[in-house]
Amino acid sequence: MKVLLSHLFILAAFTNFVCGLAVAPSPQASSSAQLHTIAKQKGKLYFGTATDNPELTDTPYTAILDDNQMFGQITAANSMKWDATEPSRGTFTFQAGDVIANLAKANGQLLRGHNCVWHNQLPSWVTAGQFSKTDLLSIVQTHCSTLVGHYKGQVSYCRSQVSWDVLNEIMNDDGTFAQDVFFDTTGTDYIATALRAARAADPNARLYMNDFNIEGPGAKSTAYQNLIRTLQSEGVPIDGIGMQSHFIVGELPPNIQQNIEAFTALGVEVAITELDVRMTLPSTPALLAQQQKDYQTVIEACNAVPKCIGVTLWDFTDKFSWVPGAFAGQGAACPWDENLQQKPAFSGIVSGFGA
Ligand code: 9MR
Repeated sequence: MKVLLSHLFILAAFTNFVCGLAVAPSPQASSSAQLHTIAKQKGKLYFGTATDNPELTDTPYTAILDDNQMFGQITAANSMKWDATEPSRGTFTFQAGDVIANLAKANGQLLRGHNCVWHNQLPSWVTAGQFSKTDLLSIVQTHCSTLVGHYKGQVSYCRSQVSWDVLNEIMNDDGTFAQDVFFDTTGTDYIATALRAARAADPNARLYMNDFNIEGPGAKSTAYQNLIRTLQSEGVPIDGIGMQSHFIVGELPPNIQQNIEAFTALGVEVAITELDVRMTLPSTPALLAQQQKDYQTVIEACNAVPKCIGVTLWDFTDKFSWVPGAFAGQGAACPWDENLQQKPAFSGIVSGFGA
C-alpha cells in the first residue's frame, strides 16, 4: 500500500510539473504574481507569450520566458511560418521551429502552432509560381499536413493537444476575403483544404482561424461568424477563433466580451493570441496608466467567458516587440519594459483576472 501511495504521489507530482502547475524553482519576477498560475486558477488553460529564436540567447529574457508559472504556453513568432518551414517546394526545414517546440516541452508549456497559411512571409515560389488551382490546393494540402504532422503530439501533456493557427488573416476589415495568391487562384477552396489537411495530420490539434480587428463586433467579425457557419454546415473542421488583439492605447473596441460570446455561441472556442497595446512614444505615466486599464479590459473580457481559453502576449517585453519596427514612433506595447521590468500593464492583467 505504501509503495502504491508513493507511486501515486510521484505520478501526481510529475503530472503537475508537466502541466505547468507545480511550483518548480524559477527566477522571481519583480511582482510575486505569476500570470499562468493566476489564469489557471480562473479556469483558463494557459497564459502565454510569443517568442522568437534570436531572443533565446538573452539570458535575463529567457529566465522570465522559461518560468512556467508566468507563461504556460508559447508561440513561435516566426519560425513555423511558411518561409521558415518550406522555403522551396517539398523541402521542409523544421530546425528553428523545433527549437521553440523543444523549449515548450522542456519548460512544460503548451505550444501554439503559427501558422499554416498566410499571405505574408510566404516564399516567392508560392506567390510567383503561377500555379493552377489544382496545383495550389495540393501545395496547401502538403504544406499544412506536413507542418501540422511534424508537430503532432509535441506538447501533449495536459490537453493532448496543440493549437494551430491554420489560417491567418484571410479577411479584409470590411469582411471580404483578402486578395492573395490563395484566394485569387482557388477562391475560398483553400480554406477547407487547409483545415481538412490539418485535421487529418493531427486529429487532436485544435484548428483556428486567426485575425486582427475581430475583437469587437463589426463587419469583419460578422463575416468570420458567417464563415464558421458555412464551414460547419459543410463538415469542415473548425475549433476556434484567434483574436490577435494588437491594440492602441485608449482605442480598444467596445463590447469585446459580447463579441467573444458571439463566437463561442457558434460552438467554437476563442483565444486571445497576440495581445499588445501600443502607444505613440515617448511613454508617459498617463499613457502607461491608460495602457494598464486597456490590458485589464481585455483580460476581463476573456476571463468572463469560459470558452475564451487563454491569452498570449505578442512577446512580453518592449525589448523584443515587433511594434517599433512596423509603426514608426510607436512602441512600449508590452507589459514588461525594455529592461525587463514589469510595467503598470502587468498589474492590469492581474486585476483583469480578478486576482
Ligand atoms: O512578430 C512577427 C515579426 O517578427 C515579423 O517581422 C512579422 C512579419 O510579418 O510578423 C510578426 O508577427 C505577426 C503575426 O505572425 C501575425 N499577426 C501580426 C503579427 C505582427 O505583425
